[in-house]
Amino acid sequence: MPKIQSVSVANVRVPLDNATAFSTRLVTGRDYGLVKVRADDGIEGIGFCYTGSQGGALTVDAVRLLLAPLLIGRESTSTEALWSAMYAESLLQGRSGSVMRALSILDTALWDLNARAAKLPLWRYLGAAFEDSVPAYASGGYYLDGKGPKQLGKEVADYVKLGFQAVKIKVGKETPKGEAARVRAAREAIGPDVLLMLDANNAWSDVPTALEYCKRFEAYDPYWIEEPFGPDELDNHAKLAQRTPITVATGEIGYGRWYFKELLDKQAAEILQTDACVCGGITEWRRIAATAASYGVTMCPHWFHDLHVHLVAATPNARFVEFFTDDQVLNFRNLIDTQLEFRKGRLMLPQTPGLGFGFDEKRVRKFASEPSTAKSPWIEIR
Ligand code: SMN
Ligand code: MG
Repeated sequence: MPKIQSVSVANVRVPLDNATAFSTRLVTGRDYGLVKVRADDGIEGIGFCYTGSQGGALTVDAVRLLLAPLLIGRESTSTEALWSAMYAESLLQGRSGSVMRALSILDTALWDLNARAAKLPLWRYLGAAFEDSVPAYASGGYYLDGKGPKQLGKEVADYVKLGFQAVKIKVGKETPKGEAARVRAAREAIGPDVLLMLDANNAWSDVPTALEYCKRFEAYDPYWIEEPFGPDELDNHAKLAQRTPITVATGEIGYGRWYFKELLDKQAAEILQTDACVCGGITEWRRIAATAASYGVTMCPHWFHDLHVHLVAATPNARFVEFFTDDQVLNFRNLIDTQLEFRKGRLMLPQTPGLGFGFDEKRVRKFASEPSTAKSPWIEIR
């Protein structure tokens, strides 16, 4: 059995071509935490996460100082034992935020390494529930200077032209009336049969305000309303779910299976958007998906289609991968050497071992950010 010989970690910052906004934030660039876990037979697995636009170094430190040392010399196939060891080590440092992202990316890299060692695409290694391709929705509808309902309508109509049967737009930045005009424009542009998802990115802090918006949206038949409140506001999610016919979806900033069990127990969401790069890696994501299945709840994981395509393909109670058609929002694609193919609103499943792509080392060096350096973006632990 191959043993883990080294872990390398890097912090990169990739600027966006154009500043883009959602209800609560303007984004000009994105930080990503990257890891490579190498076994003594030379096989390498990779992991990655989004770390916001400030403080990506915290995730690097959690990898370097806290978690990577626990992996050295251990068998890469011991994903359960290593998950437990890393989780135990996080006890006093925090089981959310940067520490949980660090754990998530190391766990992802272990699964990728093991799938590559087995010479299987990750989705097959995890146990395929789909073959060939999985459904995806086109995600977009961000706020840009000078972009009104008309331009928004054109954007979503273009997604439908590409073959997508489901599209998502942002809501919650403007007044209820202004937002109703955006949702209406999107619905009119895509017609009655394409699913329309709405993402509020924690815009509201009480149920009456959320209802002011949702009541106006109902006429346009949205498929879900995403993250109406902050992730801590479980009761508000549950109350809103009772008072609007729109399905409530949430979970992109949720950590650990206990958080999701509480969401499910409270009937606070019918769709979980658990992100494996955030929640505790592939190991924890699968536990959460299995728990959701026992409540009859569906998984539609949050962005990073390059990873989630594998998890959706291996999960019977998963429905959609979130897909960004270009690099204007999800610019992680600038850091990797192979892009997923999409056809008629579906993502084709990669056929090469593991995740099916690697980091583009030149780009990683170009975008290296402190504590990485352009000379050597990788910090090695062995
Ligand atoms: C989102 C949040 C953070 C990064 C990318 C995208 C957004 C979504 O909330 O769900 O698409
Ligand atoms: Mg979202």
